[in-house]
Amino acid sequence: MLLTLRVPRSRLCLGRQQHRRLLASTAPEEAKRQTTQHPLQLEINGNTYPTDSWTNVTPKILSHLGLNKHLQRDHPLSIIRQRIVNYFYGAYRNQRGNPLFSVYDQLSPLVTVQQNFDNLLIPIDHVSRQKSDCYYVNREHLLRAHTTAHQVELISGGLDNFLVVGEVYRRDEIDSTHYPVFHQADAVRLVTKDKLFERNPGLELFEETWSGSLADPKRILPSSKCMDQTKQPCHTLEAVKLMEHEMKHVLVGLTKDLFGPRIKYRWVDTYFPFTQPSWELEIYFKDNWLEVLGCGIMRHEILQKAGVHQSIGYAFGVGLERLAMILFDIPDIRLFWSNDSGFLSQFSEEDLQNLPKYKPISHYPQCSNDLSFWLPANVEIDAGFSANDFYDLARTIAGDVVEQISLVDKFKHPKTGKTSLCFRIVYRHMERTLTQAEVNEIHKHIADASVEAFNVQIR
Ligand code: FA5
Ligand code: MG
Repeated sequence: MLLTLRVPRSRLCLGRQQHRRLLASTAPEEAKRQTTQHPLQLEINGNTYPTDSWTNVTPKILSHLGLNKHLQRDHPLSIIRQRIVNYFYGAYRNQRGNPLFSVYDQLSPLVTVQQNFDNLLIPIDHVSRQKSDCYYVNREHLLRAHTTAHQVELISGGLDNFLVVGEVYRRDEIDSTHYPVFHQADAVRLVTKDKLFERNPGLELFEETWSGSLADPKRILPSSKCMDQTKQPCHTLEAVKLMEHEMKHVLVGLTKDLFGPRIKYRWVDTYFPFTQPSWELEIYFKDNWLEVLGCGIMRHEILQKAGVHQSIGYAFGVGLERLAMILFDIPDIRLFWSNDSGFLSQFSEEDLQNLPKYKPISHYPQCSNDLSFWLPANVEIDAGFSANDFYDLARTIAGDVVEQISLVDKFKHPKTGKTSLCFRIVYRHMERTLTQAEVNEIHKHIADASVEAFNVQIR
């Protein structure tokens, strides 16, 4: 889902090393090899994974593993993580006054298809599983596309109140609010009947008429069967309403804790395969409604699969960059990856309550070039050619000087039947003005590499 943040764009100074990294453009043959060819196996975190026809992780993407920006001292993402964790520590305490929630912020982002999708009842044909949307290591393994991927393993391990924080990987378009790696925090809270109905003993979590067994969890229901916003068939309305009330109360509390008590918000009905009913929370910011989190009542099949039969749960997931961009007034998502002290020194976790506004250091102009080509005969967009493959190729070659790429034109030749695509690439350097000659050279590298990688014909 896209976010349109209308904020002024601005730049800051990067260190010399980063400067060099930004400018170093990869030669076309090397970029092609990195995006379309893979070694027979990949070494990741000390483990070896055989590659196959699903492999589409690039060295550039893999270089984000272990950077842990959400744990880096004084980093804005680390500050947001601590604000969320502290809020949950305060909102839920046990009888001894200790925090109820435990936090998992160092789980490996390399997960199985089962963890990321199957365990969460995501249908086999769901768009989010596509190769063009995820970074697959091979057919069985991928870089998690959401922190929700860890739900079942943690619940199976006996946890009932927990937060997971970490980076997630999605193939996406490139602009100032989208980067293929971003951070999420997910939470799960499970309660038993005794706890939920403390003040109303006699009420039940499950419908009397419900047999206790759900459809075979391996048989994932089509999404149309899970769209009823009232409740899942197994739950009583009382249980769902009380849980919904508690969840919304806590999440509005978190939102007000972050954005202040006067923030305007609204709940929007939505669909997630793993929750029902489901909502998104939007806040009103700079004349726009912005989605900040997704949440809902957990599908009971997931709890059953994890060995929990007598509880009801809520879950939510929130994007850290989105919160940080608003709270610190950070205009470009790429800045979160900067190692420059001019950026990092602006933030401090000494005072988590008073967040400073980011001060841009300077502005540099954009430079935009179009690239048009014919696809090979019988190849079409999403049938033999994926725009995301092109975005990855361009990023591999040009690095972070590519600010945005969009498909601006597409047509089919009436006689040859060939498809023509035109991509607009916007270049902008974080530190200085790019010359047109420099941009032309990088642009030419991208064109050459596209011919190599996709067998296209430049127009
Ligand atoms: C999810 O990822 C669900 N796993 C969330 C969830 C968890 C729902 C548990 C229910 C229960 P979604 O794709 O909408 O949903 O992403 C969740 C949040 O991550 C969004 O609300 C947004 O804050 C953030 N987010 C999503 N895509 C991006 C992106 N491309 N860039 C930055 N932030 C993003
Ligand atoms: Mg969403």
